[in-house]
Amino acid sequence: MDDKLKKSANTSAEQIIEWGEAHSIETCFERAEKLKPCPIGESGACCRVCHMGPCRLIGKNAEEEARGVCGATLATVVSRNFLRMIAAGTAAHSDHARDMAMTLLSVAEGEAKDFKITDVKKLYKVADILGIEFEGRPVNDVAKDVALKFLEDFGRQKGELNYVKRAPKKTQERWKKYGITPRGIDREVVEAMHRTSIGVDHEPDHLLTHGLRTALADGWGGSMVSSDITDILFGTPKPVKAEASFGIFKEDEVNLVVHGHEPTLAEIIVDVVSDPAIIEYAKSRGANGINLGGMCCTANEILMRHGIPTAGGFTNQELGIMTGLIDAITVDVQCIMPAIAELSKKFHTKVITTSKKAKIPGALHVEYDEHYARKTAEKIVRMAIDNFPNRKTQGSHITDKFPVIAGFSQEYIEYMQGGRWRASFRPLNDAIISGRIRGVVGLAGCDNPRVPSTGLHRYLATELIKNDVLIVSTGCGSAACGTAGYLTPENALENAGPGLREVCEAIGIPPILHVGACVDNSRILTIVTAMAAEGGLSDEIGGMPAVGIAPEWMSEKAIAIGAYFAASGVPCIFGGESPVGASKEVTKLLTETWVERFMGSFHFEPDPEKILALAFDYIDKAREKLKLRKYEPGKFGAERVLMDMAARREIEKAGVPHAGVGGINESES
Ligand code: BF8
Repeated sequence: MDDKLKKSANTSAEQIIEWGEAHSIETCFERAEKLKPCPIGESGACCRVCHMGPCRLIGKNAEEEARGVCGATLATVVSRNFLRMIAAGTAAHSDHARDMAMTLLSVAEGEAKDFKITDVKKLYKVADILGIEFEGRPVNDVAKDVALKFLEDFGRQKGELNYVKRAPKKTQERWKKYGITPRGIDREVVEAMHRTSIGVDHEPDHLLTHGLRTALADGWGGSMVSSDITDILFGTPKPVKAEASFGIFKEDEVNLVVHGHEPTLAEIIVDVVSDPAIIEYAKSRGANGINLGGMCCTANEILMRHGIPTAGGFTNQELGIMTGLIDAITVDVQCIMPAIAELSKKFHTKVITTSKKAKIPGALHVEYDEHYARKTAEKIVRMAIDNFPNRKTQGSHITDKFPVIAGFSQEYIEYMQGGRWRASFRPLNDAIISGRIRGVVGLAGCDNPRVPSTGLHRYLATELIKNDVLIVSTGCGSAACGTAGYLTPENALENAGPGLREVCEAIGIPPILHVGACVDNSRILTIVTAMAAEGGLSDEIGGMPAVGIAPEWMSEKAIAIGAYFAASGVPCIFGGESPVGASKEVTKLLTETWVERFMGSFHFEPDPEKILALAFDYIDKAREKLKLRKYEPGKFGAERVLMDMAARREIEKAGVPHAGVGGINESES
C-alpha cells in the first residue's frame, strides 16, 4: 500500500481536510488522531454489562486468570461484547426493514398516497417465494399480503423466517444441525440482549452460536426484506450512469443532499426537485436550478435507481459541508455524525433531521411521515432553496468528479448474462470454472478515519481485479470505489487481469459491480445462492471461491453482516484491530470452529497486504477443493487484441450486435 497516503486516499477529501486545518475546523480525522482507541475496549476485554464494573480483564495471563467481579472469564466477556455488536447491527438493518414493511402496507391500503407499487414483477416474484397467490388478484391486495407476511417475521416466536427457504438446501441443513436457523427477528435480538445481560449465558461458543442465529435474522431477514420491499416500491435497480465525489455540487444551483439510509423520503425528493413549479421557485431565489446529491447509503439507494450523484461515504459527510456549497442536508438514521450539526454553523448549511427515531442537538427537525411524504419533501426542498441566497463564499470548493455505473441487482446480473429469455448465472460460473475469473469478493463496509480513509478499499479493489477477481461492492465500499473512478467498464480495460477483462468486455460491465446500500449485502447472498443453483461450483454457499472483505469497517452493522456471511458459508476478513483479539479461545471459534461447521469464518487483520493474501488463499483453496482448473495469471485474454470500450460503443451506436458472453471462445478453456 502507498505509505504516502495521508488522512484520506481521496485527493479531494485530503484537500478539504487541509483547508479545514488551515481554518481551524476540526473533523473526524483530527478527532481520530487526538482520541486513540482504548486498547482494552478495542480488543473486547472491557465488560460493562453491570455496575459492579466496568471490569477490565487485562494482564499477562488474562485468558487464564482474569475474572470480572462476578467471575466472568475473558472469553465470556469478549463473546458477550461481540454478540451485542451483532444484535445492534441486526436491530439497525431490521428496524429499517420494519419501516419499509409498514410503508408497503400503507401503500397497499391506500394510506400512503404519494407512493405506489413500481415493480409489479418483483412483487410477484416475492409473493411467489412467500407462497402468496398473485395471479388474477389486484396488485394492492397482493402487496398487502406480502407486507403482512413480512411483518410476521419480526414477531414470530417459533418456526423460521420466511426467507430461510431461499438459501441452498445444504446451507439450511447446516443451520438446522447447529441450531442457528433464525425464528423471529425481534426474538433473536431480544434473546441476544437477555443472554448477554449480567448472569445469564456464560459459555463462549453458546453465546456466539446465538450470535450467528441473530446475524442470520439480519441477512436472510431484515436486510433481505428491506432490499426486496425497496425494489417493489421504487423499482429493481438496473445499470445507470451517475457521478461521484465533491465535484457533484454546483456553484450556481441549490445543492440539497440526502444522507443516511432510508430510501422513502429521498425517493419523493427526487420527484419534487424536478417539479417545474419548484424549479421556478429556485430561480426566483437566484439559483439556476436544484441539484440533488446523496451521501452514504441513502445516496446508494437513489444512485442505484435514478442515477442521482453521490458525494461519497461516511467520512465525506463533514467534508461535504466544508465545501460551503450544501444549502441543506437531510439526515434520517444510521452513520450520521452528530458533529455535522455543530460544523454546519460555521457555514450556511441547514442540517435537517427527518426520522421520528433520530434527532441531533443543534439541527432542525422536519419529521417525515409516509402519509404526507410529498408535503414534507416539498417543505425540505423549499428550505434548501430559501437558504441558497445565504451561501457564503468561504468553503473548500472542489470540482473533481468521476463517472460511475451502478445498479447491479441480482435480477440484472442474471439478465445481462443471457438476456430476457436465457437469463442465468451459467456464463459467470463457467468463467470461474475455466479460471478466467479467479473468484468473487464482496468488498463492503465503511470507510474509516483511523486509516487513510478509502485507501484500503482502493488498494484491495485494484489488487483484486488485477488478479482476475470479480468484485461486488456495497455501502461505503462502493462509495470508495466510485470516488476513485473505479466503477466504470473502462476500469476493466485499464486495470483488470486479462481473464476478468475478457469477461467484463464481453458483457460490457465494470470489474466492480455496485450492488447497492449496506442492506443490499443481502443481494450478494441471493447472487451466491443462484450461483450454487446454477451448478458446476459448490452446491451450497459454503465452499464457493468467494470471500467477504470489509477493510475499514467501524459500524456494528458491519459486524452483523460479517457474521451472517460467515454463518452462510463465506469466509470474511475485516480490517483493523480485532474486537475479539483479547481472547484466543474466541478468535479460534470465529476462525476455525465456524469453518468446520459452516464453511465461513470471521477474521480481523489490520495489514491490507495480509488481507489480500488471505483472500487469495481462501479462493484458491476453494478452487482446489472444487477440483476447478488451477488459476493461472495471464492465461486468458492476453493472446488476442480485445475490442476497447470506445470501439464497442461505436458498434453499438451503429446497431451491430456485439459478442455476448456466449461469444467467448470456449475452446480456450
Ligand atoms: O450502512 S458502509 S459507514 S453508511 S455502516 Fe455506514 Fe458503514 Fe457506510 Fe451505510 Ni454500512
